[in-house]
Amino acid sequence: MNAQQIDTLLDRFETTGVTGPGNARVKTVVRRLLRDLMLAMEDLDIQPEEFWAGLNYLGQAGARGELGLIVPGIGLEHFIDLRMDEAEARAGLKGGTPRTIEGPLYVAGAPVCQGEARMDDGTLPGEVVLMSGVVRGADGKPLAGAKVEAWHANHLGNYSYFDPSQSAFNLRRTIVTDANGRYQFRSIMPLGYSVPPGGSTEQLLNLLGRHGHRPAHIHFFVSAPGHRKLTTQINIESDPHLWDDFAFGTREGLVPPVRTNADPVAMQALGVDQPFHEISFDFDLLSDEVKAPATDFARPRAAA
Ligand code: MBD
Ligand code: FE
Repeated sequence: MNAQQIDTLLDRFETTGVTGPGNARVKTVVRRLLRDLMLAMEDLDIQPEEFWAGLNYLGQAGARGELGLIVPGIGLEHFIDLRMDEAEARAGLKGGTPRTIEGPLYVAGAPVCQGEARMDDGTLPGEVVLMSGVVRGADGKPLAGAKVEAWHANHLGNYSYFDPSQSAFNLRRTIVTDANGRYQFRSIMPLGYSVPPGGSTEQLLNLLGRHGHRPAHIHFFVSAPGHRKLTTQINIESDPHLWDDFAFGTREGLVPPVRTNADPVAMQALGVDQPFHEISFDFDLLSDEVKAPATDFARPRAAA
């Protein structure tokens, strides 16, 4: 069928069995996606067997809870970031810490700590990392009382809640900045995440000839009254996958230096017998006075 015939068909679908006005936005989006799919089926001569295999694949991926993982894996979540960057540029917003993907592994309700936190439950091996910095507002001044929500994987690349072997909210904290706008936390070095073996995401990536690894990273939501919520991550610079992330999350400006501290006095003060790592990273928020689509959008998220 050609495009004109497809449009005629879609007109009939839209005007058959009508019981009310429905939702105008949903009608527009569904019609457009259906049209694009039909055109792709024509252009690529997609066969019935391929179509049903694809549908079954999506159903299985959904049943396994992997759709939120496929989306970053095919670059769609990074694409959404680039669109938000463009919307902010159009609204005249400049500067600010770069955003990058949230991913599917945030859990709401982590313990809230004032100024500083210890994120690991003390049961894990792994090298100690101390991270700290300042949250600054649109005027460049430190913001007291800003919320820094941090979450990351353990030494095996696994996230608490999704990995039931870890304690509740392990490696997840909300840190409220102190009077000088500072946050700091102690944790253990994460390992890069990899997609679950034998799962739907891995199945697709194999067929695309791609791996499913991320470089080691720490996620953040940073928010404060009068400012746009920032969703971002920092990456660990030494990771071999630093610029080879299956989820396309690494960005310039999000790879801070990691200093290794082997000073015996500092080690003793921390109570560790191995050198530890120090990361300094400041967050710059944008003002919410300028009109651009909200960055604190709703999205179904886990809540323990
Ligand atoms: C992750 O840890 C992650 O951050 C993303 C974006 C996708 C999968 C796992
Ligand atoms: Fe992650």
